[in-house]
Amino acid sequence: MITLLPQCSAQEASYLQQAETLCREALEPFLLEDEQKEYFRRSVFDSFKQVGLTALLIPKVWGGLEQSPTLYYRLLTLLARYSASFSITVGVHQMIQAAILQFGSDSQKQMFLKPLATGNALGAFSLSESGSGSDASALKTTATLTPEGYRLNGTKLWCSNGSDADLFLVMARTGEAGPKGISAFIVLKNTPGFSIGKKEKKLGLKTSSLTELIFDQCLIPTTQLLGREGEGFKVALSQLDAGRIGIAATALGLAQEALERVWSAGCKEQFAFPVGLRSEWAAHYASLQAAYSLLLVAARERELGNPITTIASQCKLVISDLAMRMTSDAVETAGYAGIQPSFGLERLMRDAKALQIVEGTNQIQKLVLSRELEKQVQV
Ligand code: COS
Repeated sequence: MITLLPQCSAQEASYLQQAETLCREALEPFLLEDEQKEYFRRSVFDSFKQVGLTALLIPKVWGGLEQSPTLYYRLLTLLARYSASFSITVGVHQMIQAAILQFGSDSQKQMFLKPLATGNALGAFSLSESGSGSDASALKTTATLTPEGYRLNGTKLWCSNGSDADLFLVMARTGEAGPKGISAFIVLKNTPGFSIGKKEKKLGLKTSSLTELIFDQCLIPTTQLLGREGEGFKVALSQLDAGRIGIAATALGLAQEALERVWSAGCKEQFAFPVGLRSEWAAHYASLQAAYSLLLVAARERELGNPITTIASQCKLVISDLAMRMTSDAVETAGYAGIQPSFGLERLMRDAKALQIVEGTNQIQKLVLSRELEKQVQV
């Protein structure tokens, strides 16, 4: 396996070793079949939950392993080498836990964070709507306060983990137009008036579901408002910041896998691997190390509790673009083998393309970074 520096500690290595064994036993044998059927194998998630790997970052008191963001992002990189879809499922699940940990009351943590941390419930995140993907603060789903609770009405789109989740973090409008009129709600799967709509077909990340959520006079108790009324946009975007580092970690796994597969298959002469191409892949090796270093800086900033909006956007942009280049080069380097699903390279490329889009397109990351530059460099 390619070594990227710095290497992890012995304790981190033992968690990663455990995860790798589960990936080999529970995930790898079914990859092709599940990909073709676009099927999420819950038993894989269950095997990770049994050893606590679905709640690495959560304090022990709430059922987690209380480990560092660095280890968490390394885990996502490792998972992505087997399945970027599974890495996304674990990443989204973690986002919901982090939101409840940061914004929830103790009773919300007891009721909702614990089942997520133990893996007995799977989480999903829902911000986007048909008219508000990138322009997230324009969302139209309403949550109207009544004496019984909040009545939710509207349709959300592109909810990751939608078909499979038990608990949803849903952003809806409780007030004025724009970001300040949005609130965050915890919604349980079987709530009357709430249903899962169409499951989308997509280019990549095929075993992680993406669905509509439909709310029709759905009553949510006021105890399931997360944070204060009007704080929902902040709840969503702060979790997206951490999530974007997770996308970068996932992309890094795809890039690393592409390099290893091309190099070893080329050397075993499974396809022609001219010397000229070797130097191109050697250059990718250097880029991979640079990307890993950037990821570790972002993880460290999160660990220190520093603002991460900028570093998260930098990470997501640079590393998912690198993954796209490397996986696309891998397909081309392998020739006809590259475009055969059984060879495994074309899936990496399709997943890398999806990573340039999810959790804020890379064009949105450029917007975030140009706003930051405007703040920092006064003309
Ligand atoms: N963390 C916490 N709060 C944030 C934030 C962040 N990363 N980014 C913005 N906010 C806050 C701002 O501080 C502001 O509040 P105050 O006025 O109190 O300071 C408020 O949110 C509105 O910010 P802003 O004016 O920048 O919002 P915009 O509507 O211009 O939106 C972008 C900014 C485009 C960056 C945002 O809509 C975005 O990230 N879109 C992509 C959405 C996305 O990633 N979707 C993926 C799918 S999730 S299903």
